[in-house]
Amino acid sequence: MSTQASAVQTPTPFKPRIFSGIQPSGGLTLGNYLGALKRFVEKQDEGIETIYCLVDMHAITVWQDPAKLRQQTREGAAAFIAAGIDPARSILFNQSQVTAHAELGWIFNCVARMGWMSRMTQFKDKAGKNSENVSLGLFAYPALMAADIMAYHATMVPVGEDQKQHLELTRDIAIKFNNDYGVNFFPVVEPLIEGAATRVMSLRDGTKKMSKSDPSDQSRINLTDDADAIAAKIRKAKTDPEPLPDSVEGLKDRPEARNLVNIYAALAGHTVDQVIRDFAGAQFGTFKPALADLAVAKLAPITAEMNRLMADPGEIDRILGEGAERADALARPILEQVYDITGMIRSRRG
Ligand code: AQP
Repeated sequence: MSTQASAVQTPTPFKPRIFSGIQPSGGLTLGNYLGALKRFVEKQDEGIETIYCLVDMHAITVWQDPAKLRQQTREGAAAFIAAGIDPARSILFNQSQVTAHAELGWIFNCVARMGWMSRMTQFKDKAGKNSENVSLGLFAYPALMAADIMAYHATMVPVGEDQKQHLELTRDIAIKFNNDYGVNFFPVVEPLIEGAATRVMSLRDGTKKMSKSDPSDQSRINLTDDADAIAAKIRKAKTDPEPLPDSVEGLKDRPEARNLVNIYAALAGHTVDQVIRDFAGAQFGTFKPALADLAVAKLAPITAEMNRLMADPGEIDRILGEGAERADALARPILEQVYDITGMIRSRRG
């Protein structure tokens, strides 16, 4: 989708900077890990400036119990650190502590067009038949997401496939802002959607995304699941009666088989081709235990480290607070320029 025919094609005076976030709207899943978190760590380790956020303001676009939200935010932060995010090398914080997100979000609400927003498939999926009764925030979600990214002049955003449309909207909002105000102020961001597991599917339905808010716990692997739970969920995962094919084309029209192979490839760091070569002709009775062993080997150390970190919530809050201060120091001057560009008087002292 390109909603804005633009005259301004922004050259890039912007230095490479990565921003991404995850909603603390539940415990993180294997989908969040493979589609996002694992890649956040890779980007940090490539030495690019990385800013990562638990987007609690996004989470409340659907009802969140306050005590659970606090717990899930800390658990999310623990998952980031346990997966390899180093709070000294990356900035790690929760969104509500940096008010620039909400402030720029409002300005972007005034830039984004109703028509653009009403084409967002995630809103349609989440609102379902209940669109009259969902929050206004759920509708405006992608404008706040654009603000999350643009508040830092981030140039790249690692995300799963499901976020592609929101990133296209982010580009459109940035381009329209630049055009409307005759500036070259916001970068045109690049989505980074890479790897074998950009869309991990439900274990119960290979056509549906694995999601932390799916009512069925059997549909997902949570980063807090222990080895027995992981093995049981993989054992019970929906499959078809055929053995694994001897070529990737043989996975066509077999969404559940394709999903398990993709998960294996992403966890092992192999290509899908390689996995198919290794398991050609294997029954799921053979493949599933191999996948369960691999998943446990990769996830158990993360779960153990999360549990260790969660024993000291004060330390997690300290890390998030420190990250928020560093994030604020980057976002505030950008936001002040936005206020200047848009004609807001800023004469308050102190
Ligand atoms: N199933 C998935 N496969 C690959 N990537 C995924 N992501 C989420 N699910 C999958 C990626 O994780 C990042 C954070 O997502 P989010 O928490 O902001 O929201 P979401 O995409 O709506 O994820 P969930 O788990 O489905 O949350 P709920 O249930 O609360 O809506 C994003 O980069 C996303 O692409």
